[in-house]
Amino acid sequence: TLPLTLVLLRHGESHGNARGTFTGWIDTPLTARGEQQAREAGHLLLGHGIRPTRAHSSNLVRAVHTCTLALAAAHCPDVTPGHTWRLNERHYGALQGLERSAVRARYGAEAYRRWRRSMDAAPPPLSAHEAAGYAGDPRYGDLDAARLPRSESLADVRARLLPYLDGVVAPELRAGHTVLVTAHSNSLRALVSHLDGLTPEETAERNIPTGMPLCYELDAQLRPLLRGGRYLDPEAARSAAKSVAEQGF
Ligand code: DG2
Repeated sequence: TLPLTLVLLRHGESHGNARGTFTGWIDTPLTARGEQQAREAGHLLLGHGIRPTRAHSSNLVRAVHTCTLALAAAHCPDVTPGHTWRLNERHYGALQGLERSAVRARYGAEAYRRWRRSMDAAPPPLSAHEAAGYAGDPRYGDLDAARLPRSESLADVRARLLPYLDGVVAPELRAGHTVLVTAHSNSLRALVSHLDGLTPEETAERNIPTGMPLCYELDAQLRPLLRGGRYLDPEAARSAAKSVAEQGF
């Protein structure tokens, strides 16, 4: 039987990324460079003969826009993406909007690393009052104010993302669709950690660059034939992932 094909794509550079700030649930748009990265990702798919027939994006505009631009550049205008808050970026709590280098300087490299890359440590939380600002906004799901997170660990992100993977994406893959998932640094880290069966230590080392298609071929149980998948432009992806790891230093 043929392998299932899942393509993962982090959105192109956002204004938050360009400013060097933590973004999380803040709904920041793509920069002109980010839009160009999204088109180039689509061109790469086209060049490799990978034609998504289904697509999914988070509800945040940087991923929604990336998905649309990449599909157009890949000559897949008929694919109408599904959108879900379950693919949204991790809630970065009280770090949202703060400059990365300032956070690292103030709290130290170890806390900075733990908040960004550990599995179980959530970043410092928003106050209940601030967190309630997301209530009633369909971009962030349908949780009432009392159940809205005030920040999220990577394990929290994985838990809210897996129902969508199992319930929506997996059936499409098994039906023979090539599926494009456009999301974020940490929602995609949670996804690859699950697919590749990574330990927390291995997960901490995974950094997902913006705008670089990562292609997984999977068996029917959604196990990767090649652990870690395959970046369509491996050289560019390696150096861009290194820059992500070094952000804020
Ligand atoms: C970045 C990820 O997410 O930050 O929220 O600032 O993919 O939406 O730009 P994205 C953010 P890191 O965890 O990679 O520092």
